[in-house]
Amino acid sequence: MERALIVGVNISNSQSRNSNNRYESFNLAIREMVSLAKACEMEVVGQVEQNMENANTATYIGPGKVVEVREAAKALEADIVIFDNGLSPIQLRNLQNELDCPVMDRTTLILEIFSTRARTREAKLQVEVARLQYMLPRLVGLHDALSRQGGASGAMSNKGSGEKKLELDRRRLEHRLTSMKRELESIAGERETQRKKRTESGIPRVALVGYTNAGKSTIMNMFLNEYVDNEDKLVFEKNMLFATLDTTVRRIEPGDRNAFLLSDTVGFISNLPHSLIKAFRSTLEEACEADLLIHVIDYSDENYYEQMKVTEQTLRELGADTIPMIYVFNKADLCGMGQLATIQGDDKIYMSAKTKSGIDALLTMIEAKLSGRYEECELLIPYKRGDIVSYLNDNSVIYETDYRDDGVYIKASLSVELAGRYREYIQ
Ligand SMILES: Nc1nc2c(ncn2[C@@H]2O[C@H](COP(=O)(O)OP(=O)(O)OP(=O)(O)O)[C@@H](O)[C@H]2O)c(=O)[nH]1
Ligand SMILES: [Mg+2]
Repeated sequence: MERALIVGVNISNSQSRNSNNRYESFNLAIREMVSLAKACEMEVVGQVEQNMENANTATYIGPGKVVEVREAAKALEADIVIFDNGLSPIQLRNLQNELDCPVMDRTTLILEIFSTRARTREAKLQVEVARLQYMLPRLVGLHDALSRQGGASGAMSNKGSGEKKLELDRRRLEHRLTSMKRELESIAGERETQRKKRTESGIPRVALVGYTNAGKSTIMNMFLNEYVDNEDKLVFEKNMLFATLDTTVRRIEPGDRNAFLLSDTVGFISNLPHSLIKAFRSTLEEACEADLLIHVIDYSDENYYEQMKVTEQTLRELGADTIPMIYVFNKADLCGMGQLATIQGDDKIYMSAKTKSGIDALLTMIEAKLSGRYEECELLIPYKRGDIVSYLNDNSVIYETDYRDDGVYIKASLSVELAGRYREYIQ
């Protein structure tokens, strides 16, 4: 396991006047850095902090601190020094030279975690594109940091030395970037086709969103365990940051209630590298186009409020902040709130996905929020249109079927799209 030394800088210039807030968010950032390092299979052997008014443009931390960090890294036998912020190419190069140790910043760390977690071709490409875009301007002097990465980034290791070699590497990487982007576009096209199919089915779409590790996948599995009898459909849930990177869409048919499509997707984190949000845009589009968002919050985390704000900010960046939302304050079992779900207003619920308390209350809330998306209709369908009858059997909640002389009478709850499509048969 690699030994990591974490360096955090608490900037206190005039732009961050509210010192209380600043201190809290600094602490949150440092705690998160430790979780991120762990998620990257590193052991955190120490922390160095500095309060300063402005970051040093050449080395981020001050010159005296550089010496301190170098000595701490040596004494603690650190394999790598990680900074809590995005370092500029120059800062990275200088620090690498002066610290005598490979250097990484928060963005690179997140990108590394993403690249070890990516499973599907699309996720792998998205991460690789974000990584290359971030790395390209930082190529100079990155030798050590890059050569410690194996696998997919092997082509990035800058084996030779000198500007010529560097220029060659850069051109090769740019070429690779272009071809990866092209492949991504074609995958995005396929995804678009699937999405269109789902829109045509007329089934309302609900998306789980929220901070990483809040319990989104656990809620997805709670529904799947209850209403879908197929273990293969379960999604991966685990106590680690960024367990989920791909979007999974599942159809949930809760007994005699209306069906909906539920999607589980990548979680958010504060200062999520912008390049990653951009790279994951097509995956996140599933959430952007939902009829309803379920914002999952880890209520047992002391920073849950800050995490909510980060999620809301990220949704704003994605243009998904106007979609109706239900707030799920999850992990209530860890907060001594007993086994029962508590409902507040028409959009907040305190529950536990792990103990499955609250599944019914959440369903009722989802149904209420989607109520405008359904219509109760009576249809009379001619016998020659048996295809419509079987389609409705699969895609709506049927209350009554009657085989009459002039056709099949059906009383059912239909999504507004389906009701629109079969308007001519509605009585
Ligand atoms: N005690 C308790 N643990 C929970 C609850 N819900 C989820 N967890 C645990 O929290 C951890 C994270 O759950 P996930 O469902 O993987 O979280 P996620 O939001 O999908 O996380 P990412 O995919 O990383 O964004 C797992 O270890 C779950 O078992 C809950 O209600 N109570
Ligand atoms: Mg997940």
